[in-house]
Amino acid sequence: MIYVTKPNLPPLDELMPYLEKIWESGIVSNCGPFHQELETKMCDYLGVDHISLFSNATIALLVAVKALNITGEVITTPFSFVATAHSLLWNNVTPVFIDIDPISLNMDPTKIEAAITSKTTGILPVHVYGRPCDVDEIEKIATKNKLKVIYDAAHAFGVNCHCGSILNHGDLSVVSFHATKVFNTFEGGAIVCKDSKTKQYIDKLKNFGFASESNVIQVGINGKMSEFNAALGLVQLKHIDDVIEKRRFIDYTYRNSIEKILGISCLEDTGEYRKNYSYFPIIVQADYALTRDELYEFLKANGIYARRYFYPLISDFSMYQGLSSANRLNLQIAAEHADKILCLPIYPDLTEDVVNQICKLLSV
Ligand code: T4K
Repeated sequence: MIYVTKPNLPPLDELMPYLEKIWESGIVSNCGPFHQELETKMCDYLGVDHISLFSNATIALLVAVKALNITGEVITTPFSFVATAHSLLWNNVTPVFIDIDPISLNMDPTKIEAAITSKTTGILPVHVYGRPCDVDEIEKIATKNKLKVIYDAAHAFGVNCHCGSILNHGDLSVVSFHATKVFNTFEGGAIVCKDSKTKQYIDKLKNFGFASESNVIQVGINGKMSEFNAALGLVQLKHIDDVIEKRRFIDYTYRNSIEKILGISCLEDTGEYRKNYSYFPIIVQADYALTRDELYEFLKANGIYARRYFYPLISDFSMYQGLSSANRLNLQIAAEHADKILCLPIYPDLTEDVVNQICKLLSV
């Protein structure tokens, strides 16, 4: 069986010295030395000023919303993983879904202003598949309307746009280091922020809200990354450029074959940016021999487990359907894409041979 992804594992011999240090010191959690070292090295690698590591990106999103004191309503995209909207509901904030742009598949900035009400306090866009949102336009609208912006950058590790790391945009960005991501610590995530005061506040929030040994100042949570996960991250970071290069080659191989297949297309580029090749989505058009779901089943029957990210839309889940913004008429481009996108397997160990076999299956 070939899955949509396979976690990239760090070489065990490189990991062992880190584990020995953990065993010797007995420091296994609570922002120990590896946690601190990974924060520093990751800032250097990504080109950002401050990072706070988390046990996963979902908790990081919850804390990001809390840290900015966001209330009322937040404008977001339905074309994402459910953690995006859940982070709002967990904070008693109502998600307001708007449609996506047909090229980038990210929130369509031209739809934001019409969704603003007196209760709106923020915008939560997603750099879906690591494809940059229109950050300049979103910033203009946010500034004009005095709204906070949190980017769900779960897919965007290492993505650079016209002015450096995409993670430098918005008030905060949240990255995921889950096993299925380009850079993984098995489970993990981070909040990127721009100043040390915000970083210190976020660090307190992820540690139950403790301000000192004897005082708690906020309803915090336990979101700390363990020393084991940080050690994994330190080893993974040494190999990340090689991992991205292997993904680039797989992306290139797919594109070369797929452009010759009638009825299937790859996503168009949205301009010049450094990619991380985190997913390989294809669009199954109406003139293809099979529907998207028939193709999904056909690949599965042949041992290829592709995924329909992001189907259903978040707004189509039963618990979200009651929101007035969840109406599909409001979200036609998102709905159309949720019904015709399929993400093909992509991970560093995937061989060129298997990619060619998958393309052959697509050519039926
Ligand atoms: N925001 C966005 C936009 C996100 O996409 C996500 C997560 C988040 C926020 C929250 O981030 P975290 O809290 O997770 O850090 C997966 C991931 O669990 C999830 O992290 C990810 N997005 C989402 C898009 O995909 P599933 O349900 O597709 O995962 P699963 O377990 O089916 O894994 C996919 C394939 O990967 C499997 O078929 C086999 C392979 N796999 C997976 C795991 C976990 C392995 O080979 N080994 C493994 O250990 O959600």
